Amino acid sequence: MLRRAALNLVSGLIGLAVTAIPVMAVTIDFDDIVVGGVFRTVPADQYLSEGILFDQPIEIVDVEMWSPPYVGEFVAGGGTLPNAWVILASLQFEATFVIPGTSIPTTIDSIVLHVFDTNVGTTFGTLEAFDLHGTLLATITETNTGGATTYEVSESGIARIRITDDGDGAFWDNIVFEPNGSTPVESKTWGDVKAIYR
Ligand SMILES: [Ca+2]
Ligand SMILES: [Ca+2]
Repeated sequence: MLRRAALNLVSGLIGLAVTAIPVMAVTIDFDDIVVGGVFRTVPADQYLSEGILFDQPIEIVDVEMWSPPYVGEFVAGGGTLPNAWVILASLQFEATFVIPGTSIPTTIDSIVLHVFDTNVGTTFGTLEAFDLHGTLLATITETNTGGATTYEVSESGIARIRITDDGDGAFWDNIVFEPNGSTPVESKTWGDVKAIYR
């Protein structure tokens, strides 16, 4: 009886521990990079400590160096200076969400990305979101009518995103995502806990 009570207590404490983890939104603004010119390539794991791992190195652009006339429009569209992530024509990138500083997969429950594209009348590119099993959760392809937009997906269990450029390149900036506060791959199940106390 006491053992059962102890197990129930442990169970309760674990539930408390999971819900007590603060969920903090993460913002990747690319402005921490010293570009030192127009472009600079940074490694795929540049933002691993923030919980995002790209599938290949990414290109960071100094927006003002690239084209001063577009700076005002870029900022008005939600971009921040000096930098953005540039996806050049027709390229495709993926990013997975991980426990910060590790390669352990985790999921997020929402993501927002600002996109800037000077080619009005084309699309901003396509954003797809997948769960841990590779199931497609959402697809966004928006036509560019004003030079900038916000792509937003709110779905429980986003493990990976894919961005595909439409053929003329675009700037992506201020990626904001919210970790779900637990680690579905690593978290202990009730069975694990019983095994520990058996
Ligand atoms: Ca920025
Ligand atoms: Ca475009």
